[in-house]
Amino acid sequence: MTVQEVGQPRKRKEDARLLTGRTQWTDNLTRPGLLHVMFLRSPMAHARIASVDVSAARGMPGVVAAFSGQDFAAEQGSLPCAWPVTEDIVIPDHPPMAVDEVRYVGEAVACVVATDRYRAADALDAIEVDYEPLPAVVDMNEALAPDSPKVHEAGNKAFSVTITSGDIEAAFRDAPVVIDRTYVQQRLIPSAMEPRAVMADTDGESFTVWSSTQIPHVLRVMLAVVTGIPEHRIRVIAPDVGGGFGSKLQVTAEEVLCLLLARKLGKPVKWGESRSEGNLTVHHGRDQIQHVRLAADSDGRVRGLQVGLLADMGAYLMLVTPGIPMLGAQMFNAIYKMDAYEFGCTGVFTTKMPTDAYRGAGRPEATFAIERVMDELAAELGMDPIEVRRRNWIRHEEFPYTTISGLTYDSGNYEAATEKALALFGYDKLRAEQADRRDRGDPVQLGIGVSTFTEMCGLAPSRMLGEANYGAGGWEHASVRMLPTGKVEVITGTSPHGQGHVTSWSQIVSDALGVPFDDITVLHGDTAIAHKGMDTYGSRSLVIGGVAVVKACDKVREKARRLAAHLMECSPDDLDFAAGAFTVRGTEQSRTIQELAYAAFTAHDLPEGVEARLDSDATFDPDNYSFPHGTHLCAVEVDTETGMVKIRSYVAVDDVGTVINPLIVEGQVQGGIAQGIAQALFEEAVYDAEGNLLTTTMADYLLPSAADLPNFTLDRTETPATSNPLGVKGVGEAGTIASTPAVVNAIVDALRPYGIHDVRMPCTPERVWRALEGVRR
Ligand code: MCN
Repeated sequence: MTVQEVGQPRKRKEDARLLTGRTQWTDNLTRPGLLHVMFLRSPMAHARIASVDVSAARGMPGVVAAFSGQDFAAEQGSLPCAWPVTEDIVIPDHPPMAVDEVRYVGEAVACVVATDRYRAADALDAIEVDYEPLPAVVDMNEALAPDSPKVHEAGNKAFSVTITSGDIEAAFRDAPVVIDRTYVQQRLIPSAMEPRAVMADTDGESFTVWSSTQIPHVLRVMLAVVTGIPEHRIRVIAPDVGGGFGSKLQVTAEEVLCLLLARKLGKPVKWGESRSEGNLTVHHGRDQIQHVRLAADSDGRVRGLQVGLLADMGAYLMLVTPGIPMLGAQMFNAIYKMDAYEFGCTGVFTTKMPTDAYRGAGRPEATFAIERVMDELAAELGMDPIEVRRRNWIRHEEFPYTTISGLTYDSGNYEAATEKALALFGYDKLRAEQADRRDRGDPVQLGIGVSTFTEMCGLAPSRMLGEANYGAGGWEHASVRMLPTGKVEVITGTSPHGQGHVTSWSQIVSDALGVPFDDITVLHGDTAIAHKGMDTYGSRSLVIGGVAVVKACDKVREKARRLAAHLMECSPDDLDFAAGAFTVRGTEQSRTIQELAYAAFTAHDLPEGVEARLDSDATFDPDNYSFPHGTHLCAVEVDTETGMVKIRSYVAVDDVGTVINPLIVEGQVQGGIAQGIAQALFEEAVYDAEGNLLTTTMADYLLPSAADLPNFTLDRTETPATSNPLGVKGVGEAGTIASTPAVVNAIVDALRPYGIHDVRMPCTPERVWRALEGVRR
C-alpha cells in the first residue's frame, strides 16, 4: 500500500545540509581573483554633496579601485518602483549611489574595491566627502505641513488615495456607538539570519550575479532595465538564502553597483553586509499612523468603518514601497460584514530609510487596527470581545462571500476555528481568574486578547495586479521531468529562502506521479535553470507555484498514459492509474511510470505525437487570492508596579485549507507568531530628530530570542480553498498577521479597569508603566 504523501509531517529534505553548514550562502562563495567591495555611507540624513574625493583611498594598500556616485552617474540608472499606485504618484529618481544629494543616513556615497574586505574598510576612512547639510524631515505630520523642508523637489507627498464602498455617511449618521482611535504602527527592521550579500562576475560578455535574494527572476529583469545590460546576458543565482521576511524582495543599490563594478573592472567582486549596515539600509517595514473610526449599533452590529492612513515611504520609493499600505486597503474590514467602508491613504516622504515589504506587508497593519477596534467596541458596549465578533463575522454557510471592500472570500469557518481555540485556551476559566484578580486588586493583572483574523495572500491573480497598476503578473511556473532511470527533477519558479519548498513540492509530486518521495529533487533560484518564475513572497508559493507543479504533473501523467496505451495496445481510457502504474482495466497488464520514463527516453517505440522524454511544463495564474484565517488567543500577566508583561499562554488555531506538510505549517505559524509578538512587545526602529537611526545594533534593536517567548499551543481546522485544485491556502505570513493584536488586546484588557484603552507598541515595561503612571496621576 502506498502512503499518501500530502498531509505527512515529513522532515525537511533541505535541513541536514542547511543545519550542518554544508551549504552555499552567498558570502561563502568565491571566484578566482575575487575582489571585495565596501560602501561609504552617508552620516547625514539630508545634505547636498558638494564633493567626494576618493583619490587618497585609491592609493591605500590593497585597493584596486575607488569610486564616487559621480563615477556611476552615466550608467547606474534609477532603482525601480514597480508599483505606481496612482496616476499622479511622485516617483523620484533613485540613484543606487548618491550623486548630488543624500536623503537618509546610510545612503551609499562612495565605494572601495580591494583585495580583501578589511583593506577596503580601512580605505573608506581616506575618502573625503564635503556635505552641505539640509534639514532632516523625520515626522510624517510635520513633513505634510506646508512649510516643511522638502525631501524631494516635488514635495513630501508621494500619493493620496481614497476608496469608498457603500454609504459611509449614512453608516455614521446617528450611529449609537462610534469608536474613534489612532494607532501607530512603529517602524520595524527585518532581521534575516543571513544578512544581504552580493557577488558579480563577468566573462567580458555575460554577467552572473549571486545574491541573497528572494526574487532572482524579478531581479534579472530589473538589473537589465536599470543598467541597460541585455537581459539574456545576465544570469541571477539565489544560492541558499538564509531568510528574508520580505526584506530580500527588493532590487538593491548594492546589487546594481556590484554588477556595474564587475563590468568596470572586468573582475569578480563581492559585498557582504554587516548587521549594523543592514539595520541602516535593509528596507524597513510598517511605519504607519492609522486613524480608525467604527460605527456600530447598540447591539454591537458594525455599520461602517473609516480608515485614514499616513504611510511613511522613507526617502525613496523602492520596488513595491507604495503598494504596501495598499495591500491593506481591502483588509481592514477583515471577517466582518458591514454596510459601508472608506479607506484613505497618503504616502509621505521623509529622510529615513525607505520602507517596503516586511512579513505580512500591509495586512498586519490592517488586522491590528480592526482587531483592536473590535475589542474597543466590545469594551464600550460591555460585551465579550468574542461575542461582538460573532455578531459580525461572515458565517460559514455564507461563503463564497463578497466583502464590503470588494474581495470574494472563497471559503472559511470562523466559528469552528474560534470554538477550537476557546476550548484549548480554557477561555472561561481564564476570565474567572481575571475577575478574581481584579476583585483582589492583585498588582499582577491578567489580560485576555483575541484576534480572529483573515488575510489575503497568494499574490496574486495577474488580472487583479494589473487593475492595481502593479508592474508584473502573479503567475508561477513549474517543469517536471522524469529522468531515464525513473527519478524526477522538478524545476520551480518559486525561490524558497526558509520555507521548505523542496520538501513540500516533493510530497505533491510523489502523490501526483506515484514516485517515492526520495526519488524527487527540486531545483530553483537560478535563472539559467529555472528560466521562468515570479519568486517567493506574499505567501504565494504553494497556492500558485505548488499548483503549477500539480498541473505540470498532470501533463506528464497524461503523456505517460498515451505511451502506456500504445505499448499495451489499448485505449488510454482503458487504463487505471494508481501507485505509479498504469493497469489495463480488468487485466494484470501494467507499466510503471518509471518503465514509461525509460521507454520515452529510448524512444524506440513512441506513438504518433509523443515526443521523447517524459516531461512537461505548466504556468498557473490563479483566479483569486487565498484567504487563510484563524483565531489567536493570548493571555498576559501585567505587573502594574513594574509594567512588565509576561505572556502566560498563547493558542493559535489556524485554517490554511488543505495542509501539504503539517510540520512545515507549524514551523511557519510558530515563526510568524514570534515575529508578530516581536512587534507587540520588543522591536522598534528609532530615529532621532536629525534623522539618525539610533537602533543600529542588536543591543538597541531588541530582537526577541526563544527565551523571551512562551510555548505556543497550535492547532488547525481545515476548510479547503475552492479556488485551487489542492484546496490549499497560504501560511507564510499568517502568524505574524494574527498575533500582534492578540497580544496588545490582552495587555489593554488587563489595564482597562485602570482607565487605559491603549498602549503604544512596542509595549515595553516602560511604556506600560508610563501609561499606568499617567492615569494614576
Ligand atoms: N504549506 C503547506 N500547506 C499549506 C500552506 C503552506 O504545507 N496549506 C507549506 C508550503 O508548501 C511551503 C510553506 O508552507 O513549504 C510556506 O508556504 P506559503 O504559505 O506558500 O509561503 P511561501 O512559500 O510563499 O513563503 C513566503 C512567506 C513570506 S511572504 C514570508 S515574509 C516569510 C515566510 O514565507 N518569510 C520567511 N516564511 C518564512 N520562513 C523562513 N524560514 N524564512 C523567511 O524569510
